[in-house]
Amino acid sequence: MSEVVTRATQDQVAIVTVDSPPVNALSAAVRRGILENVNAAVADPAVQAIVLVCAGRTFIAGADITEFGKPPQPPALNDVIAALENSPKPTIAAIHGTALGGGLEVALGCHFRVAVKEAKLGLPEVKLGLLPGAGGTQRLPRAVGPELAVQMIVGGSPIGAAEALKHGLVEEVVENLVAGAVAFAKKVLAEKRPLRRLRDDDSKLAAAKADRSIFTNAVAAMTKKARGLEAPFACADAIGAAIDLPFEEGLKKEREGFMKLVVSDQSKAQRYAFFAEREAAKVDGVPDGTKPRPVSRVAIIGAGTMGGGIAMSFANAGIPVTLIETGEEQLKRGLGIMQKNWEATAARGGLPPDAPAKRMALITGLVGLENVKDADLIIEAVFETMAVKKEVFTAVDAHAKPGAVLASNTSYLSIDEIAATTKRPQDVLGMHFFSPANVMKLCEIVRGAKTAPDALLTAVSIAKKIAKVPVVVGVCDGFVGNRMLAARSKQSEKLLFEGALPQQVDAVVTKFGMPMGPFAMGDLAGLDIGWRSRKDRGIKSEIADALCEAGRFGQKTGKGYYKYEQGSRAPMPDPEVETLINDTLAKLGLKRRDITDEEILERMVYPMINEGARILEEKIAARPSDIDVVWLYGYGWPIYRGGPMHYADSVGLKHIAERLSAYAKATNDPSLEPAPLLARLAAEGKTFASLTQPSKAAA
Ligand code: 3H9
Repeated sequence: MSEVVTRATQDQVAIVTVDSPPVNALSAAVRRGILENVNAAVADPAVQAIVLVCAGRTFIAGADITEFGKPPQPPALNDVIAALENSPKPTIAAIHGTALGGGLEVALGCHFRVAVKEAKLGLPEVKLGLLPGAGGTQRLPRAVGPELAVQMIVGGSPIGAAEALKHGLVEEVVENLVAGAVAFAKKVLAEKRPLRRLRDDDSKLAAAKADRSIFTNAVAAMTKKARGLEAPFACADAIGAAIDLPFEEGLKKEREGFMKLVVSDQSKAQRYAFFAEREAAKVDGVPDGTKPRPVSRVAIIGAGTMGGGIAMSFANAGIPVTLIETGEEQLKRGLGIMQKNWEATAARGGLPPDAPAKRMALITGLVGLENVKDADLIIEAVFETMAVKKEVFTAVDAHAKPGAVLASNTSYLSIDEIAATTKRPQDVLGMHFFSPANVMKLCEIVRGAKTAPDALLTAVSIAKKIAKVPVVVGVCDGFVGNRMLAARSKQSEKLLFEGALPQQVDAVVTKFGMPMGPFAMGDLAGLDIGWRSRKDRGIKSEIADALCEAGRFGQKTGKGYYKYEQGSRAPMPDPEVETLINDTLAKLGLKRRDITDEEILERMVYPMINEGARILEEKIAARPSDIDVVWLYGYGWPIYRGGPMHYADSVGLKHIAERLSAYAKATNDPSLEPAPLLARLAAEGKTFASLTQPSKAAA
């Protein structure tokens, strides 16, 4: 009998327990164990009902993703589910933690479901580029109706126990998991309740069968933001089959869809991203047994856009914040913006009505750096110049309590230089948040030369607590994300001098799947910032300079690389910009040439990959997948392309190295020559992924 699934009998109820840490995923052993134990319980005359429950932190969290792409091993999940559904004795799933994917599909195969009130139930396969492949698309619409099923399957977000109860996904919310499930089983037996096989129950499909727009409208709402993705549409098709076809045929359609997606490049990339995110949280070079320092209060210096967004992230997680400014006015402005932000979310229904006040109550606004004294973690988010940072850190060093972690939110500057202004460089590191900081999930954790391992772990663990994705990076100009972005910016600027227009470059980049092209991004950030910094450094960029000289600073002046209608953020190509570019080129004696979209894409993406290779060589990032996580969560890299380094592997490093070399010569830009690491891997026919342990994601 199975080691990961056991059976005990209590009061004529068999309790089948899955115990396969960490998340009770449906490995072959777990599938076999459930099947054997359910069959044995069915055959046991002393058993009248069967409860399926899990040990550890959660109910089954899904199929074992690491098995995808490998030869299938019996029994198939559908056979396990059929055994539960066809059991002549009532089967009851007892749910705690998260019943996700194949886990919820197993529960849907049971005749009844009970859950504790903290439980979450969902079919998140779409987030892995998949569709639920074990009857979920057929049974969930029968359990909760097609509208909610579309939200849960096409959207991929789970629902809580209370909502599940309301919609008939669970029969009861119980206090005590096993005792509650057994009591429920006894009730079913006493009342002689008919066994509910969802496959036979079309009652909740009737409305959508009569009026298909109920379904198509729900799909349209959920696929609005699914640009470029295949899985949401395949999920919708499979749910459509539940409405249009008999159960068995629907199941067959679902299976076909699943088999197609599981081998698709998109799903491979999305599964890779799932594991990449989890790998990134594992920090290299930290002695075993190192513990993060406790953090119960955070001080944030600067109540501007960044500081305010960071403070919101902490308050969202229930962590008290001291927000520090240089004057009452600045403080009032910062706090006002945060309150407005939360109130707008509450007004849209994204937060309970009392949440804004509760979150504001966690934030204490104060003037003066001496107020860092109670904080366990201090994050500086002030003006981005070394002189200002040094001044702040000197003061913080004087007032912070011993052992406090001192973080800078700098996006370019040297953490080591900042740390050197303090008497405690071991406590100093970078926590680089991305704008808007209350929304963007990435946090680059910058490890200085002297950063202590426990200080580093403190930053990583607190970042996770506030729902960020931490990636540990080393000290260099721009760290991982902005350093690679600079390589792209250099090319986008050069492309204008060679004959491309901003709208052409941006269109190629957004078609690839990025949320914004480099020029629309420049307009959003404000072109005057770069202009001022170029002037300070005596650098010229004739087209960007000419735009600024004409007062075109981007969105804030209604004109930049594009023009903007009053109150709109939608960039519109502007003939005046084309004229300005033509005039600038004429002055410089340059001729425009036709540039293909293919060249634009390659020159936007390959130099970034090249920079990524340098970053790996210099050990600024520990693994190629860490670089991918930076781009996925900090810059909106399309998840279905896995990140720049994964994308590079999928294109082939040899091709990329050859193209870079060709562009280096054609555009007289030696910086485009393949980095030594890229050149070596390309020559050896290897991938970036070969540099690390083989990824858990199936190849
Ligand atoms: C599916 O079910 C398809 C079916 O419809 C059809 C089949 C025919 N498999 O996230 P954590 C590992 S598709 C293998 O840090 P948390 C994870 O890598 C699946 N491994 O914990 C990590 O390993 P390590 C649908 C898995 O508490 C460890 O568990 N289900 C799986 O923050 C802890 O994970 C999903 O998409 C898995 N399915 O969050 C759910 N899940 O320690 C995916 C986790 O070595 N999982 N691991 O790094 C999750 O969303 C979260 O893991 C969960 C726990 C919410 C469960």
